[in-house]
Amino acid sequence: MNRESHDKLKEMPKNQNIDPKLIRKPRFIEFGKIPVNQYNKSIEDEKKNYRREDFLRIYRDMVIIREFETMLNLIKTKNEYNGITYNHPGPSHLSIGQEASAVGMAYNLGVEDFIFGSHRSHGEILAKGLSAINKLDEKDLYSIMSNYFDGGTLKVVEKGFSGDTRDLAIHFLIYGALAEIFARKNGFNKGLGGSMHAFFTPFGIYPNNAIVGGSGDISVGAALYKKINRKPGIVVCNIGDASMGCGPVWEGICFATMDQYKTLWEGEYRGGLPLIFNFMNNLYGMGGQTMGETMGYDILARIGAGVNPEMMHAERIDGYNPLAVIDAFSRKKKILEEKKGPVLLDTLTYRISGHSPSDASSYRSKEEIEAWQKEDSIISFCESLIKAGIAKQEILDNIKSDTSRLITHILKLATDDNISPGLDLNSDPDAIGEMMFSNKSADRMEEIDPVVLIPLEENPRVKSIKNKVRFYKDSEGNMVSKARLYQLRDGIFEAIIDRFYKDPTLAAWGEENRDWGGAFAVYRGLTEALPYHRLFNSPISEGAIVGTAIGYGMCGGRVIAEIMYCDFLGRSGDEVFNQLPKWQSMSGNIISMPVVIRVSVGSKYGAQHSQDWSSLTAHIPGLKVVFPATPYDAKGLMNSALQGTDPVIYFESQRIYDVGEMFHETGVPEGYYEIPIGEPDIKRIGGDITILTIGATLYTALKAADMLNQNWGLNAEVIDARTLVPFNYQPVIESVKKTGRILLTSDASSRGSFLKEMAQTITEMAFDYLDAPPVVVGSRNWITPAYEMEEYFFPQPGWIIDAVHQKILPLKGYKPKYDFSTNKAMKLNKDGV
Ligand SMILES: Cc1ncc(C[n+]2csc(CCOP(=O)(O)OP(=O)(O)O)c2C)c(N)n1
Ligand SMILES: [Mg+2]
Repeated sequence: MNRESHDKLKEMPKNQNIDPKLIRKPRFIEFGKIPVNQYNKSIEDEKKNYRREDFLRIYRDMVIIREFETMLNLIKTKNEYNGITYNHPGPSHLSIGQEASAVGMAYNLGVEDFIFGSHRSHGEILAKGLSAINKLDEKDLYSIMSNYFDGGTLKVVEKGFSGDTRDLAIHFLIYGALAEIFARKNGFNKGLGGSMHAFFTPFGIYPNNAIVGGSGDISVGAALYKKINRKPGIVVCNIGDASMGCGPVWEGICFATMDQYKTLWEGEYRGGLPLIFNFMNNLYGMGGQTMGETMGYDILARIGAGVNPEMMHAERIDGYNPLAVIDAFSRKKKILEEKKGPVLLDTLTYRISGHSPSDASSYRSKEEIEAWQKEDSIISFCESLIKAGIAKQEILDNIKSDTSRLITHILKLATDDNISPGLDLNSDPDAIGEMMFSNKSADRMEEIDPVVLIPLEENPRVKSIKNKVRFYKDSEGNMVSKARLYQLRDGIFEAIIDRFYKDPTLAAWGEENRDWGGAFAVYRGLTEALPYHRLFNSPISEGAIVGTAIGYGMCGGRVIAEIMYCDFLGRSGDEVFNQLPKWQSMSGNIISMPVVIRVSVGSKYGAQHSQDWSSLTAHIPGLKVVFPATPYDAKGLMNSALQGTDPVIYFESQRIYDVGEMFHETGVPEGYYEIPIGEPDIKRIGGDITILTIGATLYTALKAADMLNQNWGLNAEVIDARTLVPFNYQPVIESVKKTGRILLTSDASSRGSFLKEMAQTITEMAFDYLDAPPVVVGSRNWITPAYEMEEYFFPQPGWIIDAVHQKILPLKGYKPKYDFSTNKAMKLNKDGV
């Protein structure tokens, strides 16, 4: 980026004035034509583009996929293929009929081009793998295979093998995929991915996804990774026609087609995303017909028309003809190279097999299936090769019989328990647990200089923070005014800007992240520091905000995505619950996920803007969850989150963005430091009762502790959990051993909250030391009412005293207001509130 663009970017606000005179003028929107099945070349025409061996390879690749899927179908339905018997209890969504579209898609893709898929992607995996094997240098190919899981997968197919490296690689590919489907340790993902999630990144095969449309936004993140980090290659998102009804797909499309790539991103970063949304349109969901029943697009490619003025370069192509698909991908790849993407392809195909082998095809007629079988792409391609004099029937038959032998051989290997054992959870019952997190520490994800607009010291926010007081009282012991106080939001900012100057891959996005400075002013100062490609406003697409971060992270970039209000987590439910936590372990722990999701917990804005949902995320295996309550902890924990390589949900409470540091007496350090994720912190020492807090209730608990002390001479030990997952119970148990009593409090509604989980764990761990049961004081099990009524909803200091009095330790002369009695609890539970 040159100096001029730096200067322009520094001008605030952005210079895209919207002229009412122009925009209010009458006009019409005109759409251009969207091509439908326009490819009309014969094999004769194509002879100049393909050598004989190319034609034969296309044929062979389709046959390999067909045989692989046929074998699986027989294994599923008859437990037998060519004399080998096996029972595969897991899923197997076959793509018999769709081979030409898979092979055509992959034919011209290089190893640096990434594909993402769906539940029905065996064919795409094999096609992309075969294409990569054809393109890779033999030495590289061998080195990929021998390095993968220390050569574990390779060893199986190499034993007794005679042939060249490419042949060996084909065995490796088919075995790695099949062993994965059968949950074997030598599978591409140690058997932790399985049929619907298998992938192999060294060949550019990225995750397939059992959640329909799941790749719709993740693949956009991968394309962003390529663009932001100037990596070669394109991304292909292979999803089904019915996934066009899914939120992540629409949100992904919106995210991928934002104007700003072409208007605001600067220099070499300017231009459209290198991404093809390739809809493998087999005309059905499971049983619902997308044309004529469950969707209204008639022809899927039509969707492109409304998305952007380029109509997404949409096109329907004949996915029954591999050459038509190759032709389209070559043309579309050029569009992406010219930075005019993304592209939408509607690849027409047909699934002859059932949705799954148990599918009785009750939703379609026999005649329809037979009509498509008559047009079978493999048979017609075979006939046209013969007709064009490219090969004789015998040669093509040999390809088929060779393939059948190959698949039989691989099936034998993959089903032999001695050759292909599963993960041994008997001898190592924690083996999967050890793969839930990558637990690495990395200053940066790439060793190049980060692109920034100004030196850090010149940043106006950095300069203003320099003058702030980093402890809540000054040296004379006077309270520091809000204007001079170093606040919690400053702690988050310092950690983040520091990392932006350290890690060139770090990018941040979310709603109003740029010019606005983040909805709660955490990012004020970042806009001046960073070009658009490192900090940008996203569409209001919470699903895609997280989904794109997942794609970006799994490709190797570090990212901070923001959910403006905790309540909006619901909108990114699939991404937060099903995608972000799972890909590290489903990969067999070969990918990392350096993704931090900032989530702001609201207040004052009522039922849909004020909920603390940290418990929901803590319930999901595979996420780290932190909730700092002080500036010192906020900075130290953000530093750790950004140093790590695991997904971290970082909660922030809007109640305390402006608090100063009250505990770390030397104030918040200016330099870098980390607070380990998982360590609770004793904020006040005491010997009579332990109060464990999550988030902003730290301050509520301190007030209650003061009351206990002033009125009854009791000393409460206040422990701030700081982290929900992971969590070291040791200091809490030590405290309980001392006090014999514990109360837990947070702003989450109490039923099913993480506090309940902690109370139960503490009971088990410290039963012998407890004089009373651990008591949970959470928010009521209601909607969050308006600000004016919040004191009846969120835990108050008085409630803590009430609960201590009624459940733990009667307090002399005290009259509780809030009823914590068993009778009341019984009634509330009965009423479901
Ligand atoms: C979110 C979600 N909803 C429903 C399902 C169950 N399901 C699996 S495949 C499928 C149909 C998907 O159709 P399409 O996207 O066209 O892909 P195809 O199966 O035709 O390849 C459905 C409903 C799912 N896996 N995920
Ligand atoms: Mg479909």
